[in-house]
Amino acid sequence: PSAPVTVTVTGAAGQIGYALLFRIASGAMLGAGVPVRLRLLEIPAATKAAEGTVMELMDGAFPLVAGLDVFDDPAKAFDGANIGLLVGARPRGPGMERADLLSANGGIFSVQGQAINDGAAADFRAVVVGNPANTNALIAASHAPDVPASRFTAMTRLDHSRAVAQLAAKTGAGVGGVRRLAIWGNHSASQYPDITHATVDGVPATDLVGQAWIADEFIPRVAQRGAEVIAARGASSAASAANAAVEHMRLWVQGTPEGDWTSMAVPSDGSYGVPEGLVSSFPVTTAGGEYTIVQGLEVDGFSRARIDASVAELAGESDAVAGLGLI
Ligand code: NAX
Repeated sequence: PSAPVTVTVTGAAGQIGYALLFRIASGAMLGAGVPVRLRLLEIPAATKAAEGTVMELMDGAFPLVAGLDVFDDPAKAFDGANIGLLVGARPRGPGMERADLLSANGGIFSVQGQAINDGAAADFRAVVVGNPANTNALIAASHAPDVPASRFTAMTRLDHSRAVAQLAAKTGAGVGGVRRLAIWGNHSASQYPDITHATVDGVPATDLVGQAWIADEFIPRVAQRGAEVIAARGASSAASAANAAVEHMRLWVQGTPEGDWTSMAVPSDGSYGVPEGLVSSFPVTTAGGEYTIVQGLEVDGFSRARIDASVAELAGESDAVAGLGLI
């Protein structure tokens, strides 16, 4: 059997954490042959609840679980970590301004970035789930100067999976028949779910659905899906978000299938006119534990405007956190 992989999950006592930890323990993320040491990071007020989750993880008697520990100190939680799932974040409270939200999260992700820099394993990689996810990843990376910035990514796989499911439902295909869909930009309402390169059972998606459906139904539905779930469930997406985090990391570590992509928010290298350094979602392929932004895609006028609008929002967030001294 391979050596255990150390996985640190922040916000472990939250609703996404609760759904996520059991999937990782079962081997869904790293594969059936890979033991995991789970390290749960919480704020002091929630470590007791995290201990309760640890009791349940024990009671699952998962053969792949090689360690279970709860921490309230990021330095300890990230010591030796190979993988970080950064889920815990400060939600927007009543009367909280945007700058308050950015600075509250800046306080969390700067400290965690520093802890990662000081103690994580050489192959450390992270996905940020906690919102504003793209900008939180930017903050963490900027406080971890010894870790390549490319190892700090943010999650847009939930948006990607939502888009795949909507396109499959519309065309009557199975989700497995949908390929080459892409999410661009920010994990926010400005995101651009792009089907211009997608195929459904090998047929170009744009031959199967009209532009009006794309612009007036598909894009708003994917972008507002989180609100739709809240309205129905009375709580925000949790199991689907946990599933997406598992998929993000599984695909990064184990590779995308031949002929398909996933979407990840990664530090831009300037591809597609996205300013270098902004953590923006792109279509990526992965192999050998590395991701590559898909190159050479034609970007039509409609797509260009949508990508530019979302990237402008990211640039605004980046300017705001720079102004607060967080990057
Ligand atoms: P919960 O409020 O249920 O859980 C968050 C947990 O994080 C809490 O237990 C809290 O104590 C903990 N926490 C707060 N600060 C922490 C810190 N400094 N260190 C460690 N733990 C800390 O939220 P949940 O529903 O689990 O959502 C978590 C985050 O995911 C939120 O920021 C949410 O907005 C974000 N989401 C991101 C999505 C994405 O696609 N990128 C989709 C789902 C979700 O909305």
